[in-house]
Formats: sequence, C-alpha cells, structure tokens
Amino acid sequence: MNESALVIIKPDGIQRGLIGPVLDRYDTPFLRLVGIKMAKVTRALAAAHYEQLRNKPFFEEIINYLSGKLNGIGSVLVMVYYGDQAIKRCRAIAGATNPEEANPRSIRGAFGRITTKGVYENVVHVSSNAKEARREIRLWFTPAEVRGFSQHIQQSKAKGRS
Ligand code: IDP
Ligand code: MG
Repeated sequence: MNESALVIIKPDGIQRGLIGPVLDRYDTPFLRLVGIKMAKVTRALAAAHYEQLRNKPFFEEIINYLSGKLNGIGSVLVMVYYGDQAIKRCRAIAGATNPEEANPRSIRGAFGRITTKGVYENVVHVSSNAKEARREIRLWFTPAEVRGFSQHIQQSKAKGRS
C-alpha cells in the first residue's frame, strides 16, 4: 500500500554533517521524495511533534534535543517520502531507536550515540505509523509544500486504514 512517511534529520545529524549521507540512504527506487525543507524548531513545535510521548521520563530531554538546545543547532531538515510501505522502509533504513541496539549498517547504528545524560541522539526521526505520519506531515508542512499533499493524506483514510 502506498503511504507517506515523515523523516527528520535531527540537530545532531545537521551538526555532524550527515545531511548528504542520510539523504543518500533514502534515495532508493522504492521511495519518492515529495517534500523537503529546512525548519526552525521552536519548543512548541517540538512538544507538538512529540505529544504522544509527553508522559515519558525523557520528554523534556527530547524536546531540548529536537529544538536544538543540546547541539546548538536551531534548524532541522524535514522530508516526506512516498511509496509502497514507505514507513516500514524508512524505519528500516533508520534502524532501531536505541543506537546501541540498531543494526550497525543503519543510520542510527552507524552514526547515533547515547549522551552522558542518557538521550538517544539517533540522527533521524521517522513516523511510526500512517496515522502519525498524516498528523506529522500536517504539523511540519503546508499543503502547498508537499507534492500531491491531499492525495497522500486522504488516500489511506478513505480506505478506513490508519
Ligand atoms: P522512534 O524515534 O524510534 O520512533 P520514539 O519512541 O518515538 O522512537 O522516541 C522518540 C525519540 O525519543 C527517539 O528517537 C529518541 O531520540 C528518544 N528516546 C526514545 N526512547 C528513549 C529512551 O528510553 N531514552 C532516551 N531517549 C529516548
Ligand atoms: Mg516515534
């Protein structure tokens, strides 16, 4: 099933010069890049992005991380990829959440680290399911910024799938 996935190169990825390597890994025949932009990340945007995790003990740390406080970087690179099983594919390319457990050949396994404060600095965000992807794409992009926006957003909804 065709679907869209939001991928973010987080501040550690920008700081370490990983834009090229990350984009290269997502440049596969199975994924079409339909949106891309630099975005300034306010605390409010980071909190909205991670609203599902607001009760986690590491919530404050990941807000600081995504909004660039940990790395001194205020912007991230945000992409939308579209294709068959785009979320599963994008997550596989990223690797497991914990960089120490991630496949060493994945982005997180190759480039991620755990900070001394225990934050998983894992270079990229990838949507976890189709419903989250739709919410995140609306949060980060205006419809005009994503090619075929309404089609991607409504497609799986119309079929009653999330
Ligand atoms: P995901 O990014 O693989 O979907 P989530 O559970 O959505 O993982 O967590 C969001 C982000 O919060 C992770 O990418 C990582 O940066 C951080 N994080 C998740 N779990 C932990 C943890 O147990 N300790 C520290 N940081 C974590
Ligand atoms: Mg997640």
